[in-house]
Amino acid sequence: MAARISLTRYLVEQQHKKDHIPAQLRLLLEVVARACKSISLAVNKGALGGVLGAAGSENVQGEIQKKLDIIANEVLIEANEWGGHLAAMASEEMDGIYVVPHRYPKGEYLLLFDPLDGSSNIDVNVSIGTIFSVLRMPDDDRGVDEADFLQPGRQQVAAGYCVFGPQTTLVLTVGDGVALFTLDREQGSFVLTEEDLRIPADTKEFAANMSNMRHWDAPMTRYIEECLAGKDGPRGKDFNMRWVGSMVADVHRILTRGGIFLYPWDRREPNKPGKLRLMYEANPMAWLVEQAGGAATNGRQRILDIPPGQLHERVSVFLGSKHEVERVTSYHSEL
Ligand code: AHM
Ligand code: MG
Repeated sequence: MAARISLTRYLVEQQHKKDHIPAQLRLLLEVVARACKSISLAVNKGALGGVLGAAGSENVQGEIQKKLDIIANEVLIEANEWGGHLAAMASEEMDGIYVVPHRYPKGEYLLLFDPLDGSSNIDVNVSIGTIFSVLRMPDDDRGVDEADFLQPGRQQVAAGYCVFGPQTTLVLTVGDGVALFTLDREQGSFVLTEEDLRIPADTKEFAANMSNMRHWDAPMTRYIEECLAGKDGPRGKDFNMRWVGSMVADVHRILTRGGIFLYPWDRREPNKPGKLRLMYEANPMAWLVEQAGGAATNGRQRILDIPPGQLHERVSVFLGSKHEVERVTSYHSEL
C-alpha cells in the first residue's frame, strides 16, 4: 500500500523540490489547516454545539453575521496570532486589519480570509467553507498597515480553501499546481488524496444565481441565453446547471470536474462591481483555478492582475473551464 502523505510531508517535500516554501510559510499553512480542523468540528456539532443561527450583528459590509462567521473568525485569529509567522491578518468579517499584538513575535506574512463562506447555507446543513490567501509583507521596516495588503492576486504565495461538506477537504496551492487533502477524522490529520488537479478546458455545466438574470448586463445575459438554448442554439450542445450558493462548494465542483462559475455585476447596485470580495474570495479562487489550468477574469481582465483599491473591494467573477471563461470575457469586450 502506498504511504499516506500528510499535509506536513507534502509541504516538506515541496520545500525540498522547489525551495519556495520557507519554514515560516510552512508553519503558517499548518496552523491554518489546524484552525480549519477546529472550524470543521464546530460545523459538525451544529445545533448540539449551539453554533447555528444569527449572531445579532452586522459586518462592515452591512451583512448579517451568523454565529459561525464569528466563531470561525476567532478560531483563525487565535490560531495564527502567536506563532511568529504573521505580521497581520484581514478578514471579510472585520472592519480593519488585525495587527499581530506586540507581545508576540512578528513574521513576514499577511493572511487574508473569508472565515465562513456560504453563510446562508450554515443553518440548512449544506456545504460551506473557509477561504484563505497569503501575501508577503512588502520589504520595508515601517509598521504594517492596510496598504501592505493591497497587492494584486498574482503576488499571493499560497492560497486555498477548506470545504466542510460530506467530507472535509483542504485544497491548496503554493504555486506548483493544486493539491487536495481529505481530513482523516480518526487520525486528526489532512491526508493527500489528489495531486495536480486539472480543470478541463471545455464544459457543459455552469453555475450562476439565475434569479438575478433580469438584472444582468448584455454580455452576461447573452452568454447564459446561449447556454440555455442548448443543442438547438449557437453553442450546439445542452448545458447543465449547478448552483450551491456557497462559492467554496461551487468552485470545488469545478476543480473536480470542470464547469464555469459566474457572479457578475448587476444593475440593482450599479456602483458595486460585483457581490464577491476580491481579496478574500476572488483572488485565492482565481489562483487555484489558474494553477489547475483554468481561467479567471472579471469580464474584462485577469482577476490576478487587478490592483486592489481597498481591503473589502468587490469584483465580478467568471472562473473555471478556460474556453468558457474566454468566451464570456470576449462577449464583454464586444460591447
Ligand atoms: P458569504 O461570504 O457572506 O457567505 O457570501 C458569499 C457567498 C458565496 O459563497 C456565494 O457564491 C454567494 O455569496 C451567493 O450569494 P447569493 O445567494 O446572494 O447569490
Ligand atoms: Mg464568502
